[in-house]
Amino acid sequence: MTRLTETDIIDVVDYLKKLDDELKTACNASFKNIVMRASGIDETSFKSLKTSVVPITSGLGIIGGFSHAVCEILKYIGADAYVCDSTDVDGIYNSIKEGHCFFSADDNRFTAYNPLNGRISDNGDATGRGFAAALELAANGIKDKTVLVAGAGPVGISAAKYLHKAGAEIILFDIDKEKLQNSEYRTCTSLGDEKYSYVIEATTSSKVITEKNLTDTAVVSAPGMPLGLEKKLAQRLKSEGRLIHNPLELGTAVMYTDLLLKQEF
Ligand code: PYL
Repeated sequence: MTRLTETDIIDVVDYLKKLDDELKTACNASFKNIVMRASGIDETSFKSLKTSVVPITSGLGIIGGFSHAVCEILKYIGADAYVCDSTDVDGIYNSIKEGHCFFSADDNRFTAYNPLNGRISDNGDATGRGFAAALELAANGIKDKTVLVAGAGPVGISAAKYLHKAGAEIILFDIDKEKLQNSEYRTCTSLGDEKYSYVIEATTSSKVITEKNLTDTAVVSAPGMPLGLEKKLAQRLKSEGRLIHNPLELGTAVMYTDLLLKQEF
């Protein structure tokens, strides 16, 4: 998992408004509708819950602006969110004592928990579903369509699972063949000459997808950090409303709607 930097998450409120407009163009759906679709809920089950974001100081420590950015993303979709004024286990303890949901991230795991129903959500899994739902909407339905999923890590696998369930044919690509072992999908360790119209780019490399991998109408939904497309290609796709990419927003918001799902216990 790539560790975000402060520049990835500055001016998050302005960024969210721009992102919402981009998603309405690319997916014909708002940010919040994509998020709810990824969790499988609708407006009738949406609730504004008290939600704390707990800064975690372990390992490489606090990322400046990270807790604030998570809080603003949650408020943007309607959660009653705040940054906890205590950190680490003390912050988690105070959140649970108040009966509040809480979000916390160390160097290896970003998770959300709802003490009212026991629901838990992991950022990698939620991010994969968020970008998959966006691609499904951008494609006007993904049934019987072929999707290249680049990156067989937690995000790519989660996206592949969502899209396969929605009827897509998955081609799972990773340079590490160990990650492809026992996969239920068609797999490859190199991209070859095939051109794809639908792509999930979920790698940590910066140049995975090039022009030669894409058809003229291709849509790329890219949770990967850094973005795995050549700069010029990314700029062209974005200007034509065929690139979905954001460093933290979609995955964090899906983590929240995951917490609203029915009783876990
Ligand atoms: C959750 C993000 C998405 C991509 N990479 C992940 C990352 O940067 N993880 C590290 C998060 C550290 C947060 C720090 C804090 O400010 O609470 N412990």
